[in-house]
Amino acid sequence: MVFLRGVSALSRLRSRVSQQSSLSNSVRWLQTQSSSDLDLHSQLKELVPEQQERLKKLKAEHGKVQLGNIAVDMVLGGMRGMTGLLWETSLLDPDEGIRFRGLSIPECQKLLPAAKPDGEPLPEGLLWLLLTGKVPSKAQVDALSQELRSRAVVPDYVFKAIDALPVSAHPMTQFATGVMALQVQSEFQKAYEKGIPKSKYWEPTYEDALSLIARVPLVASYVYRRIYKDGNFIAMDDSLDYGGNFSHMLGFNSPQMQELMRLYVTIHSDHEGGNVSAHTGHLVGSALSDPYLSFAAALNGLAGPLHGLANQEVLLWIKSVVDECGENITKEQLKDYVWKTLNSGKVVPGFGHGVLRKTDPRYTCQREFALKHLPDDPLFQLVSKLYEVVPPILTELGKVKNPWPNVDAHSGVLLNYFGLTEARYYTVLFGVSRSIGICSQLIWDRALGLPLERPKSVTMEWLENYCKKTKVA
Ligand code: NMX
Ligand code: MLT
Repeated sequence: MVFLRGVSALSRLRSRVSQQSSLSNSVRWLQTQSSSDLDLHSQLKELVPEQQERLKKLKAEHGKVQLGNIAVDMVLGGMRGMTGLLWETSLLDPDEGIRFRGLSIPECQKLLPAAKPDGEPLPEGLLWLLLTGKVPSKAQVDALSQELRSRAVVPDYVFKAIDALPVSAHPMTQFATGVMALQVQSEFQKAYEKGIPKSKYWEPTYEDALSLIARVPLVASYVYRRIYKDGNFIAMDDSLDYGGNFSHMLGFNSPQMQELMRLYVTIHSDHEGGNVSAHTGHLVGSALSDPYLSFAAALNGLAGPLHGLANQEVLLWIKSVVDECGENITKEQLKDYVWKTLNSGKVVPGFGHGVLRKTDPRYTCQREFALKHLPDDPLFQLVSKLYEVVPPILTELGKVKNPWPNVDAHSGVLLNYFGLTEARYYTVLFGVSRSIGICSQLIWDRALGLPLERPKSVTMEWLENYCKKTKVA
């Protein structure tokens, strides 16, 4: 059924996609099936040599083509607008938002297999899409769900490493500690120590990546139950998919929360390569650090308030609005509160972006989910008011490049509605999801033989002298 649903949506999309030559190379519309078609590893094995050739040709034929000039502003301004990374799994358009292997979020919602008719996409389907560039069938997704379940085994010392921390430690600290402890089982590290040739690096990277993706929900839910539920842990349910199981292990079994988790994990997974967590994972991986080391580093970047921690900050900020002004706050009161935040030197969390210049489509799809499932929730209504109130104020500031909401402006109120009220935990959910994007690209980094990342840096003195010379010349 889902396969047919996919195909009819597919044909509607095809005509449009065929007009976008940039997409036709990256998305493969393949739906045939044999037994090896159900195995993700076999699929990748076929793709790797083809993509290696593609990269070789690109280098040989176009290696010297200029991609633009680097201005001093870019060096001083966090490399904004500087194209400097290869990232195959997704691409961000400033106005349209993210495309996963060429597919927008609404297209993924239509095309990727779901747990129920017209349901949200299964994150396993997205993983398949990111890794292969192909829209998987339901049978392929089910096989991958099964594989992830079979890899979802966490040694006891991982939980002991977490237990060594005070229960008051931030959930992201506990989560990253657990991921570091998982590293003990790295297949890549073992293979490297044995002298595996470079051409085979991607295979143990694949093993680590899939195991890591499978295991992080267990570590994350352990952290949640340890901190908030007196260590009353819940075992995995073998009948559930990745997102459904994660929700279940956290302690939320309503079908709506399971759907939310599927959507949440899908949309937070990947946001091209330059964001702090993805870039960190890629950078650390370029030193041939294994996926566990690379992903743990990425998590530490995600834990910063300008990046992933913003989802925590948003809900805490919304709750502070309610504490001070009540749930039925007027737009005038809300404006005053936003100005108060800005005048105290803080940012308005959940608004703005380093690349996006319009409302984040990840915000929009969460808004649609809220309109369907919790239209009358007071906090959702507050978020809707913020959508009207905040952008004109940020525009008035005169320096904010993007006044529109990002993904984090919305996620907290949805989770809060379904009972996951502990805002300090929210970035861990983002982290679980991001394992899918970062690990997928790490496999391709090793398959394509990408080199050590090592950009050139300069001092202020160097820049001053260079600029003086350029002016004279
Ligand atoms: N509230 C107040 N000031 C802001 C905001 C905001 N939401 N967004 C940008 N600005 C300020 C920014 O601090 C900077 O000020 P200054 O020159 O005094 O340092 C100025 O506007 C220009 O910044 P931009 O070039 O627009 O943004 P930039 O690319 O540097 O930063 C963010 C992007 C996302 C860090 C920034 O918009 C921000 O701090 N937003 C709030 C935090 C947030 O929601 N982060 C989550 C991003 C998504 N994610 O999940 O990672
Ligand atoms: C992300 O999802 O990583 C954020 O939106 C930040 C970014 O893309 O820079």
